[in-house]
Amino acid sequence: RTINSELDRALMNNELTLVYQPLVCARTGKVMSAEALMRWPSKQGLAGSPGVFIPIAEESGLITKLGAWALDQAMLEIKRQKTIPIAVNVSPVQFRVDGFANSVEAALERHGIEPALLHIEITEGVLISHTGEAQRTMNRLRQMGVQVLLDDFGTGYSSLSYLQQFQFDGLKIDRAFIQQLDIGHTGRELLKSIIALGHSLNMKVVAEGVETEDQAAVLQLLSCDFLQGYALGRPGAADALHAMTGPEE
Ligand code: G
Ligand code: G
Ligand code: MN
Ligand code: NA
Repeated sequence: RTINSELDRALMNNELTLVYQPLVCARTGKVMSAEALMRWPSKQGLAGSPGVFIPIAEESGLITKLGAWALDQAMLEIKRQKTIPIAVNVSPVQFRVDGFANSVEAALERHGIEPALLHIEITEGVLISHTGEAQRTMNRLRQMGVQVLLDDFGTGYSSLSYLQQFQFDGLKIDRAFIQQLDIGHTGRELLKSIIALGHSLNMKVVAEGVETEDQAAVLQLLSCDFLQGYALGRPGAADALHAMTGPEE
């Protein structure tokens, strides 16, 4: 409860920020898009990390407001740089609110942004139980031209069954699988299979949490499309992203 009211106040006082982490083409190393990640710099300790405060905000419902703020901020940034798409994480709670797709459409129009420059990342938590509703929202977003990516793939209970029911534009393989690469043969075979699965279902495949050059090299050999992780670039200020995507490259 305390965290929620502090968070609400932080939002009003402009104390929250978004940082951006690049996703690069596995073949060329070129920055292709970026993921927006929320930060609460003025909050010390664990509670200041989104892994902690997002679930709290989801429970209280404050996430709807936070999520709308994040979408709006990301759109301002898209409008400012107009070069690469920016991906925003959308919580299941926010995704399921009636009229979510309409609110995204209205925001895109208000900002005058091409829908193709917005990506939305959802986890399979979005899809659990409210299947029909989620399907309609996803279809609306994709018809508008907004890409929808399945985040944290492989860690949930029924990742595969969701691939049967929903068409995603992309698959983000959870970093747990990328870490397994260092351990041996099985990890590599598993990744190879996941990447082939994604491609066979017409999805782009992203590897998350790529921390070493060796991992990046293996993923490129396995035909992974995009790489994201500390080895390619840490989440940082919008200006740092600009520098990476500028025409001077
Ligand atoms: O950036 P970091 O690794 O600390 O993020 C921790 C978790 O918080 C991740 O699961 C990430 O998806 C989530 N997260 C970060 N920013 C946002 C956001 O703007 N909205 C939502 N719903 N989740 C976010
Ligand atoms: O759940 P989601 O995939 O949206 O979470 C992304 C989170 O992963 C962000 O909080 C980001 O800070 C974190 N992250 C990004 N790159 C790396 C990495 O290379 N290693 C690790 N351990 N975490 C990463
Ligand atoms: Mn994500
Ligand atoms: Na993820």
